Amino acid sequence: MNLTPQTIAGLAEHLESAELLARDVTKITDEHPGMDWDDAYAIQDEIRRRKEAHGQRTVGMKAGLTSFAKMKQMGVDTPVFGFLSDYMSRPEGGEIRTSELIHPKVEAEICVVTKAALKGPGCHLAQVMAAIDFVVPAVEIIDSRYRDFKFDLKSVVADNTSAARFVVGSRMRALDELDLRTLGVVLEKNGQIAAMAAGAAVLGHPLTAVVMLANHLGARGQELPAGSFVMTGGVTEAIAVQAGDHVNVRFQDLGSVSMRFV
Ligand code: 0L1
Ligand code: MG
Repeated sequence: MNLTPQTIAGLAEHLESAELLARDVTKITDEHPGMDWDDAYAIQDEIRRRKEAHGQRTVGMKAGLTSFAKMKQMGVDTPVFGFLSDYMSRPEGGEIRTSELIHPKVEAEICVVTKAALKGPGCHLAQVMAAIDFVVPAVEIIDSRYRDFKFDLKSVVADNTSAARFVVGSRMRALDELDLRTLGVVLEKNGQIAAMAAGAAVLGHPLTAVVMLANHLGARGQELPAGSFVMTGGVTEAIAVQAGDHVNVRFQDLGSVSMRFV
């Protein structure tokens, strides 16, 4: 690590304020070019610690930049991981206030809830399959706190991978009732198809994102506990939204997830 605990605490406060006030900031590596991956995740951990100290519960984990379309859109080749807080959740069919966000984008995501703990390193797909309780569809609303999306990957990690809001669908299915690789997803904005893909777009199989998350946590001495909700990452590129937009995502065999931006 290259940053001091004081700098990490200061950057966490800076990025959390940007989120809560919906004010954009310049990427933090401009001021701290030596920031490494451990520093970036330490800043994210400090944001999580601050939220939990304020009574906000951590209710899930997310993998980001896991689809080939998203990696191409961002010009990167490494997934990243973040956390979800209770206040980020919005009901299916509900409203998302854009005044609370900077420049939101939506992503259609295949999600899982686990029934057994997963611990890396060495965690593999079969262990993850055995640990899945059920699969649910969701839409993530990401909102980078960085001005004009000018960021690098470490700055994104520190900014909790742009986590802002998420909407979980109401239809759950057992893993053995689905083929997550061929599961089709159609994202509609204002009644027009904006993007479509199949589950295999996420790292060849969406559960690979859970494998990588378990191994990422394991490398840091942590585990993914039983009962974890995990978003495996957008299957398509992210689609920009604004007030007045209606988004509906159709997931094959998993129903639809919709929301309105106000
Ligand atoms: O959920 C994600 O794919 C993370 C996205 C981070 C970068 C962005 O804001 O687009
Ligand atoms: Mg996402």
